[in-house]
Amino acid sequence: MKIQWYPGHMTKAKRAMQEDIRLVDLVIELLDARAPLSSRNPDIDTLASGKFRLVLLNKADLADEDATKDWIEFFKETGIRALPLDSRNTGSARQLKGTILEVCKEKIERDRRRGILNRPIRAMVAGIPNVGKSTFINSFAGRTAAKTGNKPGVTKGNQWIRLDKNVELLDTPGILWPKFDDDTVGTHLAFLGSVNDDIVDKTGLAYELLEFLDREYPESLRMRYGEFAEEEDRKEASEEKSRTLFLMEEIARRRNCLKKGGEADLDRAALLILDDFRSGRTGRISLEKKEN
Ligand SMILES: Nc1nc2c(ncn2[C@@H]2O[C@H](COP(=O)(O)OP(=O)(O)OP(=O)(O)O)[C@@H](O)[C@H]2O)c(=O)[nH]1
Ligand SMILES: [Mg+2]
Repeated sequence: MKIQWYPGHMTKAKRAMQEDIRLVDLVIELLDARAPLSSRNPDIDTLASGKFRLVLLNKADLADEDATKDWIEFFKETGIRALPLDSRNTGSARQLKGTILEVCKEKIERDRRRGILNRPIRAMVAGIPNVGKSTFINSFAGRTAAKTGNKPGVTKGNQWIRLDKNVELLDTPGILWPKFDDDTVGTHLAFLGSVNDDIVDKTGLAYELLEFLDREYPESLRMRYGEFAEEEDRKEASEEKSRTLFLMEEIARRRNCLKKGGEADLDRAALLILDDFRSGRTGRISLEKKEN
């Protein structure tokens, strides 16, 4: 599936980030723990060069724990400090303050040598749409300072949020980039809900997700939707239908997504499958695993 989403507001947002980057010491890049490679925006990497860096694998509560551990190792090998996070958990977000000060230790010491005291660390929080930037900032601040929402494109412009005398955070709008290297990047971003759903064929998207889940997480599918017929039994009943289509129709029937004549409503089932995955109801799933 070919997916690309780079509306004009992202070009504008990127420009505003390029403007504000001179004001910050540190770039906190949020990646989606379920797909750390696809959710890594190469433009943010370029933007952040020369700054202190911290990578947060957010929504770690929705990802496969073992896969996340491997990804943390992966970033360590590249010399970037990375930590898993569930941004909705206020306690874990707040614990990061120590990490932020530690990552910027050199700057704090440099300031001190120059007699500059109490200058706050300024951090830009950047990442793809819907990855949880504003949620992270709110948890960290302990108050609703930034608007959040369960869809991409909620934050419209840069906004400074002062935490205390030590740290100030800059919330930024989620941005993607003009051209994805390969089709799986776009597909993974769409699975995660980081692409505007209105521009994708959601039924085709759910079909691809189901195909992936059936291959990599069959147990999670069974836990969520019940047992499915063995491949051999099914083949006898309907030779020509693909297994994924069979699964999709079954899920539609079991969840009462039916058209008037009783036929499976695949479009409605698709929404349900995507929503179950995005909200973690299908279980903890990682779309990308580190190659060993
Ligand atoms: N399960 C889970 N959900 C999260 C986490 N962080 C954020 N969310 C949810 O993800 C959705 C998007 O959160 P936002 O904070 O608005 O995301 P954003 O990155 O600011 O999005 P834009 O402003 O659109 O770029 C919301 O429904 C949050 O509740 C997390 O760590 N775990
Ligand atoms: Mg936001």
